[in-house]
Amino acid sequence: MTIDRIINILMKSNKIFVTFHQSPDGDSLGSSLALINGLRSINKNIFIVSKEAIPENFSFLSLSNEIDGNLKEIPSNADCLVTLDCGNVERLNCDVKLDNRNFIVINIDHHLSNDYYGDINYVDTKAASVGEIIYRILTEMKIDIDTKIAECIYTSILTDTGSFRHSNTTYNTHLIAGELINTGLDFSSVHRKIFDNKKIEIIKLQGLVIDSLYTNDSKDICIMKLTEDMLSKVGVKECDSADLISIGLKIVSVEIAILLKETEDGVKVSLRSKNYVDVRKVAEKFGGGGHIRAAGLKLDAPIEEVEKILLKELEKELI
Ligand SMILES: [Mn+2]
Repeated sequence: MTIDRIINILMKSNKIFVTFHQSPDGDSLGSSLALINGLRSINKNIFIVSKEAIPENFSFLSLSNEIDGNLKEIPSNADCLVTLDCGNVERLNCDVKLDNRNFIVINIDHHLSNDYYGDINYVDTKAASVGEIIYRILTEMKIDIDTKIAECIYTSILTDTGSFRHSNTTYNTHLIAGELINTGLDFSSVHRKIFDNKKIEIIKLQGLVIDSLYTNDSKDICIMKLTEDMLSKVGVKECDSADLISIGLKIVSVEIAILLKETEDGVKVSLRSKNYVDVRKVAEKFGGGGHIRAAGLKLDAPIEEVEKILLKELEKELI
């Protein structure tokens, strides 16, 4: 079985490195820190490789200080690289070439669009989060899941299931969450640390985005924009897209929400659907990817043009 092969390699490796996708989210951060905390507890040499440092709201996680953006390449003495929550090599948060290397690549993911770029690929599209897969591996290894590890895995689950409300949530997700709570994990505090931590400027920015949002004629698509102008108005440089786009889906008639985010190198587009539209399919048409209900893409064109193109494409999905 794949899981046994993975455990075998982890046990044999002296130097293990872990990386995840760019712009790491709660799942990539939580699952990688769970793995690091777990394997350290059995004295394994395991380290994070990431070009980016951990976002502030996840800094409560154990060993989060090790995601500091300093180690960007896989060292030459690596035995094994574990990639988490990342469907393709181009999206990895490190500089790595997969040809001509001396280490084994273990690709652990739950994206349907995974390229199977590892020597071993554990891609479970039924897992709501990679955190669930890491839970499986650690328990299979008989590693004690303490509250620190539980906090990491709970973070993975919470963020990738939208607090247990997305359709990817399963019986198994709840079962694992129950086991995690059993460790004495203070889950209310995890919720608060992740979600109730906004700066006033971010709430003001949401106000500007809400003010400018609109729906199409049939009121099933909500279009939202985050311009550089809005950012400078409230005095912030960045804002989490997931928080903004979820506002659009709160509208009763809306099936799809689009968020267009102006950046220096084009427009970043986030897509969400409520019940039935496969937004990943649309994102893939433009070189993007993601999940059925949550996907993203990037286009190098003026924001108004991107808006027109996507609206047209998404309306086709609603006929
Ligand atoms: Mn994920």
